[in-house]
Amino acid sequence: MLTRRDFIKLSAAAGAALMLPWQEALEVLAQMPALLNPATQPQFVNPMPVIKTAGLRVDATAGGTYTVRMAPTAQSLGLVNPLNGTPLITPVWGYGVDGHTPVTYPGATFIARKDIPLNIQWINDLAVQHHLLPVDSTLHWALGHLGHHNHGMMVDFSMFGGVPVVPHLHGGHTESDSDGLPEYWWTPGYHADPANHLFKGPRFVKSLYRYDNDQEGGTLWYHDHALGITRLNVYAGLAGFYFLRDANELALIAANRIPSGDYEIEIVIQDRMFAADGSLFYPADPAMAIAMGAINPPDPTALPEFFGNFILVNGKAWPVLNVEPTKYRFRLLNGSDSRFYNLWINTGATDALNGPQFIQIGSDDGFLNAPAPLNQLTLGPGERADVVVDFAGWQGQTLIVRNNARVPFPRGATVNPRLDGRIMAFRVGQTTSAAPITLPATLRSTPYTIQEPPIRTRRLVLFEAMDKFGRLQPLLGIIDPASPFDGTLLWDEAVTEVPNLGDVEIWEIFNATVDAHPIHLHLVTFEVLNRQKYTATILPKSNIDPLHPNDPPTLGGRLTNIQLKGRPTLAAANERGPKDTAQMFPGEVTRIKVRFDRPGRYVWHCHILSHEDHEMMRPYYVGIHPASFYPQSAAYWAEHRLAGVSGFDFHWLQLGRLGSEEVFLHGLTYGAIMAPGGNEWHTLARQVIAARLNILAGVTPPATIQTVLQSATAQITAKAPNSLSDADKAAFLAFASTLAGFNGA
Ligand SMILES: [Cu+2]
Repeated sequence: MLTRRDFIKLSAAAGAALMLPWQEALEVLAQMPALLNPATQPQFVNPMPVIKTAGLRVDATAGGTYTVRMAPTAQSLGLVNPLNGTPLITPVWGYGVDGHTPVTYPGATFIARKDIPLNIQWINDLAVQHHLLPVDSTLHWALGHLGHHNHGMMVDFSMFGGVPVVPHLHGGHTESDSDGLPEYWWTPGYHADPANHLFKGPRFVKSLYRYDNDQEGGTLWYHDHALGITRLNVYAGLAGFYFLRDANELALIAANRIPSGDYEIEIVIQDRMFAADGSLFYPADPAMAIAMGAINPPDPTALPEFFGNFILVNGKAWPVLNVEPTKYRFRLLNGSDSRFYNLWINTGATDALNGPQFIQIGSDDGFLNAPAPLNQLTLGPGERADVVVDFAGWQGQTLIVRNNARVPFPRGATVNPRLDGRIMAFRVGQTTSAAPITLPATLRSTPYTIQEPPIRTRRLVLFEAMDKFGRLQPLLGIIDPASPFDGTLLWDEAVTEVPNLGDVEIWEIFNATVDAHPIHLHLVTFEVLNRQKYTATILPKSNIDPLHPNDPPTLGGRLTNIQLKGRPTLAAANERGPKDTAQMFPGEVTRIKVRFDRPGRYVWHCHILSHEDHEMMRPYYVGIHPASFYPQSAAYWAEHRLAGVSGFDFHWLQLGRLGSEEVFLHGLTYGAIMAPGGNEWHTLARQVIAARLNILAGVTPPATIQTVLQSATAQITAKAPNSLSDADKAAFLAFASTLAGFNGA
């Protein structure tokens, strides 16, 4: 398949080989001011924080409303000053549940019950002037919507009241308005004065979120998802678990068939870097981007990936957990930016696979059909594994959780077996009071599978493009030669995945990059069907950001001449449960089967946070979006009418199902893009849309819309037969009359 080197040749840009870009960047980093050296830090000394023991579980099984605050705090992450051994304290951001838990990183674990809804009033208390980490304001990011692109400067958040955030419940079958989508963020001050609060995302609806919990039990988690700064907000500490329990799980617990109580422990693994004083460090120096092939990167700059040289477990560096010689259930989460983990347990002296196995019992969002014994367990960012480990027979021993996943995975640099090759330790005691447990042979009454035949199969692509600064820009896209959108697509380009409510689809996702990507769909769980090798020809494509049409394009691509190779490999045993995030390997197509069973706007994206922040993320819609066409106030559009036109929401391009205003406007724009000589159409579409927005804002002189509509009608009549169906054309013309009537002309 395509390598980064091939891509550079293809796009005719000059540049060095980029096979191990992170290593090259690290050489630059080594020249920079001293960071905390992980080799000076204690390992397996700090006790692993146990969230239940620490009183940080919130029993929300009765439902109700909780208030969760996002705020700064400071904690010991287990770091010490290497000169004198005194503890270092790290400023972090965390979640706290009013009346239940303080603000902590990681946040409290919610325990919820299937079919008992939960409301959370989220409060943004991050009223700080500066982020804990350098913000690249040239990305498509939250405050960029407000025109805030202060290239080369430290972002001053005080002028916005603080940092934009929006919490997402990962794995939740959640209504769109409560899903915590990237453009639904808000800054501090909203709660005190919602009527006058200006600084909220263009799609913000509310901050009191409802979680229906109408799905089977699973290992959900919540984390920040604000547009273009998700990686930084999560890195600062905004993540926590959300266990949803159902009758099947409670019955297994009651019958003592799976470990529970103090023998069920949540574990989140994250990598970090630190400055010498113990504060969080996140590399963003343009020299690093240049080492990785960028030409004129901003300062600070986003980088293609992040790999930290410290491993934190539940917010503590290389901790140790005392366990009894019995079975434990660990709810594992990879909460890292870019790092995959390939985990095994051993006695530490060698790399041998000589420790207890992982017996995986659950995937992201529910139980597997049957326990899957694994010598090694690979977890991509965002993935969870519900595993049982049996420490019987290991009395008195210290066992190490090891990792050898390359960075980037799976073809990058090897890890250091003494540093990022180690995660944590288990110190096994001599006795246990736990009753013995025999795991059941089957964990579910029926295997997890989606029975219905698919309505359609989509072909999608993961691609390494190059942005206007010459930086690697991973993108999603479609493979559909009949579509004008074929190939890579930026976040704000036309929405191309619009299943009807209830549709079952197969998504064939072709990875045309050199790295594995953990691809996540909001709202749904899916069945991983299989993976297959393929080859293809890559053609160049220019992607223009509709919000910044005059900027240099992103150099993307299109896949053609796809040849499948060999036989498909079925999903692994430990993927045969409900998944919401799946590993997709280079040179392979990964097939998933999904039922879209809730209407509204959602997203799908790579869960490498550095990728999703750089637009490896796309909106999708189920059915007709239930919100009104213009969810904003007239005052908003009056203020943003020009930006509103160029930033027009292209999901309405999906040609119509109803003879409505939406169909007219998106159909017109669709025509603008379809038609030869599209610029003329595009201009026309923008004029019509601008006129409509201005009517809503109460600012348009009647003559303007009338003139535009007469022109539109004439041109549609002249050109539509070449690009549009008769029905679409009729819908346009019918609506043109309506719109003219609306104007009273
Ligand atoms: Cu990715």
